[in-house]
Amino acid sequence: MSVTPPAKRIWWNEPIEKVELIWIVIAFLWGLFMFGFMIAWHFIGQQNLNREAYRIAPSNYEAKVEAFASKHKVREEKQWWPILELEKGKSYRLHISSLDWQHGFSLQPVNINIQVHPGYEHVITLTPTESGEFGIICNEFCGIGHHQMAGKIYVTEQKRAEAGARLAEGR
Ligand SMILES: [Cu+2]
Repeated sequence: MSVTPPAKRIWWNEPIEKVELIWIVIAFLWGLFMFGFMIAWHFIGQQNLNREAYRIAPSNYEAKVEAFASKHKVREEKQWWPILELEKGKSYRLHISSLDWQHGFSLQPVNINIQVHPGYEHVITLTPTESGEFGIICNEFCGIGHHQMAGKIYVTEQKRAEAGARLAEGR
C-alpha cells in the first residue's frame, strides 16, 4: 500500500472521529496524572538519584581522578578507566564529571542514566545490591570516539576477611 494524500485537501476542517477524541482525552488525562505523580515519585520508589553537585574546573577534576586512581589501583585492564571494583552492600559516593563536553553515564543492565557535564561534579551515592559485572556506556553522542566510550564496574561479594570478622562479632 502506498501512502497517499488525504482525499479532501482541507482535511483539518473535518469533524473529529468520536473514538479519536476519546483517545486524545484519555492520553491527555494520563499525561496530567503522570505530571502530578512526578511529585510522588520524588518520595517513593527509591529511583531518584540525589541532586548533589558542585562546580569544579575540568583540570581539577582530572587531577582528582588521577590521584584517586593511583591511590586505589590494584590492576590494569584495557577499558575506559578507572574501572571500579565495589563491594556488594557497601555505600559509595561516585564523583562524576567530564573533562571536555557533555557525555552520558549509562549503567547497564540496571539502566541508571546520568548526564555528565564539564564544570560540574555530580556526586551519586550508591549501594550495590547485587554482585556481577556492570557495563557503563556513554549515551550522549559526544564525538568521533563515542562508540568506544564503554567502561565497567565490578561488584564483588563482601570480602571474606571482613565478612568473617563480622560473623565473629555476631553482626
Ligand atoms: Cu559519547
